[in-house]
Amino acid sequence: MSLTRRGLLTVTGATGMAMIAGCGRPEDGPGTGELVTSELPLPPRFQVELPLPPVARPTRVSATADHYTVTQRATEIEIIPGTRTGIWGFDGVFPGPTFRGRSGREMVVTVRNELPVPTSTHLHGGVTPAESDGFPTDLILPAGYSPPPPDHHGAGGRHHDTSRDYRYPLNQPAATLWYHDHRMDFTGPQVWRGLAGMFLVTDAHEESLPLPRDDRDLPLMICDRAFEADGSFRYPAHGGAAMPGAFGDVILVNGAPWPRAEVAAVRYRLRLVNGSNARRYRLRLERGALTRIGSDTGLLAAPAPCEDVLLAPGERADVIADFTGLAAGTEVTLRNTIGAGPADAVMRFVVTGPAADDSRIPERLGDVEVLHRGLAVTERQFDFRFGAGRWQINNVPYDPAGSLCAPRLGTVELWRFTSDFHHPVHVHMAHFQVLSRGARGPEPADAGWKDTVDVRPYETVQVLVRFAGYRGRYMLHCHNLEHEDMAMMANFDVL
Ligand SMILES: [Cu+2]
Repeated sequence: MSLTRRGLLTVTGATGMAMIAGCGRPEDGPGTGELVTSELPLPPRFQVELPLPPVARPTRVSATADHYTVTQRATEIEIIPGTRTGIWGFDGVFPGPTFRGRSGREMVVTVRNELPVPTSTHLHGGVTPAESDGFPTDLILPAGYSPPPPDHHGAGGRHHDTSRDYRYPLNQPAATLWYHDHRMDFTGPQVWRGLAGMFLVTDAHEESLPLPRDDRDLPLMICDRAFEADGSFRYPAHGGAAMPGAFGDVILVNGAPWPRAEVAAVRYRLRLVNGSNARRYRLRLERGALTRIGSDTGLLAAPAPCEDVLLAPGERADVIADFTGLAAGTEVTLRNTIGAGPADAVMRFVVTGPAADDSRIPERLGDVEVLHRGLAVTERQFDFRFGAGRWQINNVPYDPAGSLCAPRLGTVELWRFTSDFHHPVHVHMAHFQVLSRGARGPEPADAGWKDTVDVRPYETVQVLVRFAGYRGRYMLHCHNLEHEDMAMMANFDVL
């Protein structure tokens, strides 16, 4: 099945990709993908109230770890007002429950699979032991499935069961992470159906900062979807229009279409997560100031005021939105300046009026070590390119049993990413800093420690990767989920 899908890109598909990826400046545009158009009339924008996902509660707290259980279930929810949408959700909600972890405190999450398909859960941005990293073939089988006899479980230690304990040591600083399905060949459709949620890590240093908190600290997972006439999700058939990437024509925030949120005329912290399969966003507030305070995997050294925030699939941005001084009733739309038609906006804030605000943005947010090129013990190139009828890395399709390189634990390497189209490149476990983008230095969106970088058509991005954490088999891949599902992934072994 997967081989058939991987061989199917047509000339028409390639032309469509080129049209989307090739106009204007290379960083412009929503990325590599084709629009999936909804069959139902699009709902009016800015009507639905912004929902906040439930916060996961531990089922058991031991001396050494907090234990959680979450069940992947099929259910029906209302996304487009007046219709029902069948989803696959962690605990039957979309996005899934928000996990709140603490740096240095182990979290054990038992994931039970009551869906009709196998799953694998990846904590994106997590510094996680390999056996808990959500390797695409480390499957959790559907609960109705009868496993083969024990000697069929394989000698490789990749055991299959209907539930799995993921162990997250969280030996990493405060950051906005997220989790999502990572099943081999089916990540795109399974995330589209709802298997994703947010995962916030905090630490004592972050808590000591006077940043906005509690109901002024908003996790916002942004993604796009399309809908059938009956309200169900519309996703392209395998081998069809999804090949360059699937764009929806409805923008969801926390699962609601173009929602609105009432805010006081004060500062808010927005945890922006691009959970889309393929769509990039350039986010801009119509009024009020935006200040970037955090990257994918932690706080920046210092706050950086910004006009807008570019987010490729998988990337996060931690920003402060300042509505101070805006009159009651002011509407502030969060625009997407590279989105066409209904995708040109994401959500709307409506100012209720003044309120007390004891938050501020400190001049220093933390100590962030800056990696230098001289630290790199070796250089490697990873070429993200379409060839032989599929998306692949270094001209080879993904092989779960293979490995492209073997960096040593504790070292830093220079990795050079090159590309033909838009490819958001994600490295598991090992975090990195962007050294250069083409002939230029890093851009604002490249600042700080990262796990995902937006690589644009015919661009070379150099990053310094530090292999801190654990030995074992990990992967890097394109986070355009349709590219990922077609073989644009590779393993590396940390020795
Ligand atoms: Cu890609």
